[in-house]
Amino acid sequence: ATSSDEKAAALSTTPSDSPTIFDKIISKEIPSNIVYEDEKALAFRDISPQAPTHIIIIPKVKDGLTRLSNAEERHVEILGHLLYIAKLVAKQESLDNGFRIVINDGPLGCQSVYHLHVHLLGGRQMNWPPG
Ligand code: D5M
Repeated sequence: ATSSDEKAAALSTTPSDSPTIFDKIISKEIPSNIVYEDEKALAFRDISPQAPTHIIIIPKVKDGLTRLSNAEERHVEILGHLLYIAKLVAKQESLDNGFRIVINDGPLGCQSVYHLHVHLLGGRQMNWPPG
């Protein structure tokens, strides 16, 4: 998929608290390439990688955390956990010279799946500003 496809997907998605494709990945109803799992979080390879390493890290229990802008005080622990898992997976993927963490929020942030997730991207030179 091209970045314009990603943008089209994001802009055609209505922000909501409905179940998403990530629930089916968590329940293993649909296959995914899981690279890390513990009791609270799951990390799997993005189906449309934007870098040689592109991994999605999600909380197993959404608990209203559709997007970062909906975060509440009770989510502080899981938010920290997701970032720590990103660091562990970066190490596991040998991203020793650096990597990029992204959380897309809402239509303007190009979010297409309303189950909060952290993108871990690496294996190539990243650019700034991002697109
Ligand atoms: O990112 C949502 C990301 O989720 C996007 O990069 C594609 C990825 N995605 C969507 N469906 C799947 C499946 N089935 N497996 C793996 N990855 C998937 P956003 O930040 O919402 O744009």
